[in-house]
Amino acid sequence: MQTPNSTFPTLTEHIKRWSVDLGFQQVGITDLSLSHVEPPLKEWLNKGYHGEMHFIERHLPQRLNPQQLLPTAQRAIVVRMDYLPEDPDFDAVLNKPLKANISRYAQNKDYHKLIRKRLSQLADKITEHVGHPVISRAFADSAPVLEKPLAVKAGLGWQGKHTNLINPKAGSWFFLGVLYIDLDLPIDEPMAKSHCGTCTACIDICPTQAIIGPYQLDAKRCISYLTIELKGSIPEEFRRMMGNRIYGCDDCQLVCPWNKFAKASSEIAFQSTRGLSAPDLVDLFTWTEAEFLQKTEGSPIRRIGYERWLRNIAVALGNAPKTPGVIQALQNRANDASELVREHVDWALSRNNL
Ligand code: B12
Repeated sequence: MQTPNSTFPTLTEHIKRWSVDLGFQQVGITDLSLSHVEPPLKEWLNKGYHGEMHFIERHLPQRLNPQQLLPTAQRAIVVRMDYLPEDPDFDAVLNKPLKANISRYAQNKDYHKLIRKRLSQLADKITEHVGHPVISRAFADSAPVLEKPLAVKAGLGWQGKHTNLINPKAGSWFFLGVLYIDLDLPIDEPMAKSHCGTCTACIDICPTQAIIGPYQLDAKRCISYLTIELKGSIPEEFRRMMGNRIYGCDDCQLVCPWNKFAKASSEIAFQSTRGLSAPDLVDLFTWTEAEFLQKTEGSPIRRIGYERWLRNIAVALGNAPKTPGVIQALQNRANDASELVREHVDWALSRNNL
């Protein structure tokens, strides 16, 4: 849908203001050409770094060609939403092997729906302003969209050596969202240059050496993949390295010097209210499936399901000191109905940690 170009400078200004009103910390606009991503993305897939995430391969044409998702799309409006709670308490679980380490992004409300809803509200405001229906589609990690490359093109930051987007004024503790839209809006300057310099902190700290080189992640080794995406048994070589990380991993971001510029989110949905910032592993392992479903309602954790949840906790308990409570908790699940859980419990019981 074409709208006279003269109206766009003001419309763009409105879009930026409305985005802030809707709780986004930054917004940028870009065109939809992604041909520069095709060679590295294909190389990454050819090397098998995606592991079991076959959806990345399957939907490659849609990823690279946004018009396959929205035929009339002309631009992507890309937004950033910070998620660090006001009391991130980074020391609460570090080096406390009886506590569960859940990545910051997953401790509170699920961002997927929240961001998409706000983007739809933004689309409604745009429609209202231009006076005719605007065709758009909102995404937040919900469809084959190359969110990071689009965010770079829209000027939101650069892809750091850990491959997450880093903003020079806000670090990397944020989600991305994308609105494809059929308006020929003016575009923003990209932030093509990396400012990681000679720093290798994220590469050095990664517990499983998943960042196999600057800007390259072997997802198969990443604890986020192992605890969230991988469905079956966690390869034994990684179990020890996982420590007490039971859902995702934040190490590459925790160590990133740019995160000293990160600001706390004022978004109520992302404040710590669920008691998941430093829970006891043993307590979590006693949850019944009904408790798991109830306590993770509206949280991203729910998507891994009860079986993988127990699998992950069993690994962490295997890495914990063998207190009577830990041994008892593991023994109570030695005959669990799930073979996957039993196998990880056996492994955990076979470890002799003091
Ligand atoms: C698949 C996926 C994963 C996978 C793979 C991660 C990855 N690096 O892509 C796994 C499960 C491991 C994962 C983990 C995490 N994820 Co994730 N994930 C995605 C998803 C769905 C797709 C990303 C994708 O397309 N990957 C494909 C690979 C090929 O991309 P890439 O690694 O960036 O590869 C590029 C670079 O390596 C580059 N490149 C290669 N060589 C070189 C050389 C040079 C010199 C340069 C400059 C570049 C370069 O080219 C490649 C192609 O673009 C997006 C949502 C979306 N739809 O985009 C969220 C997303 C990327 N994830 C997100 C988050 C928050 C995380 C975690 C932090 C969660 C956690 N705490 O556990 C971790 C971070 C781990 C890490 N270090 O990446 C956020 C990132 C926000 C941000 N600030 O960037 C996203 C955008 C979701 C969202 N909507 O907010 N994730």
